[in-house]
Amino acid sequence: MTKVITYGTYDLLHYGHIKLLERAKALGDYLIVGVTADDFDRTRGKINVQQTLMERVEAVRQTGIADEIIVEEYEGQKIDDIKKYGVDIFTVGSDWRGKFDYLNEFCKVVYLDRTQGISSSEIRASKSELRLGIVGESSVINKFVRESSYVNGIKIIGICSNNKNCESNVFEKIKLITDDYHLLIENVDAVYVVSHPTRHYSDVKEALLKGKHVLCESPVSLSVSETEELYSLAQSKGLILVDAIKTAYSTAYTRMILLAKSGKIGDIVSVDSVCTSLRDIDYSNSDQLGRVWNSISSWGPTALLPIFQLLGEKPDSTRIISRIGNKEHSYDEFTKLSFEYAAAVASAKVGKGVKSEGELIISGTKGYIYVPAPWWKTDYFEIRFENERENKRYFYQLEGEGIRNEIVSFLRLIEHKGIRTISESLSIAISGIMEDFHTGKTVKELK
Ligand code: C2G
Repeated sequence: MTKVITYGTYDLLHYGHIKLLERAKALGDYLIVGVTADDFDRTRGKINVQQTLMERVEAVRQTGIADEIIVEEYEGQKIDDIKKYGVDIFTVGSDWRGKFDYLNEFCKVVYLDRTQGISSSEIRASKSELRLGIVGESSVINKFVRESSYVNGIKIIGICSNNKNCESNVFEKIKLITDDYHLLIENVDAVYVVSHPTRHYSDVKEALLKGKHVLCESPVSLSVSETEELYSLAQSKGLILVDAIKTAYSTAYTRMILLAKSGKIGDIVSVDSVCTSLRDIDYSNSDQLGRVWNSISSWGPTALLPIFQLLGEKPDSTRIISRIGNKEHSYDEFTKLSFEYAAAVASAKVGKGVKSEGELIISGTKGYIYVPAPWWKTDYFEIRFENERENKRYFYQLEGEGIRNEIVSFLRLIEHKGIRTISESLSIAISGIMEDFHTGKTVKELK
């Protein structure tokens, strides 16, 4: 019996795939098809896959061509599979010609002509594109516009910004540049809100009232009641409101959280995160202070993320200590948040007027997780134990600090697929901390 194996994502199965499978089967008597797992596709840069692994496996099964279906999960698995299944022929489409010649050492390699004129990415792109508008002045807009170009099914068609330092090459392809938010909203299906945090509530509410989905740079608002109101408004109108913290969408970070939750380091007793980035702020310049985000809004959501995700969104006690640069604008140069839970403690230090080591340490009863600075956009972390020989290092390709994955997640939620990465309750809890800070629950001002 001649065994043939082939691999693929098989997203939105089409006749090009089917013809490949038929010809692969014709090369032998028994065909094994390896369908690529979501995570493996993401790490190899395929972030737009529309269907889940199980949907794609089922679609291949229903063709009735494969004799066996396996899942491809990691780099190098093909060699393991060829040995494990006693494969005689590896085959794949000619778009991969040359890429798998190394497998000649293990079996015969055959490249089959790719079927012209059809591809999953063309099918994805042909679906109605979501027209996205951006409102705000943050420098993250430049990254966001660049990252959106990697995502099928979305097009940024307008920006409402007073930002003078938006990079021209980023904006040249965007048709509508305006300072009229109402005009922007009328021309889009969804809005990315990255205006000053004091404007988030009104900007998000206006977009929702006009029937637009919203991706809002965290915090969604500066109070629990306003954020709760926005999520219930979105729900009542069948719209999607998503809290955007790009770190939450990065592969390395999400795998780190899963490992921490898996008990790998035992009971988690302490989570300590630091996020700082020195910015040149003139604390007497009221105009500048009205435009720049203070430390707790800039970094608080990110620094709080692992604490709330690992220990819970309702600590028994919260203590906030800040060094205030300008009281009138509630501008904190530095804030330390300390939390007590029944069986754990946590701290988050954030600052745009203070520099520190931006690391994340998750301490457990069997070991600890160390994420080096800048942990919020890392592609690498370690799990360390008393016996150093047991230490493990993890590396995940990080593309665009998580922003492109964030956009894909937003799109999938709008298409009623996928699950929320940042839950509404987590988003509301973050707004609660903002409220504690702004209503003066800061226990102590350092100066
Ligand atoms: N294919 C084809 N004609 C098309 C589209 C795809 O012959 N019009 C072939 C591809 O060459 C591949 C298979 O169908 O052999 C699955 O294609 P994809 O789902 O796009 O997955 P891809 O990542 O290209 O698969 O590690 C090997 C890769 O996973 C190959």
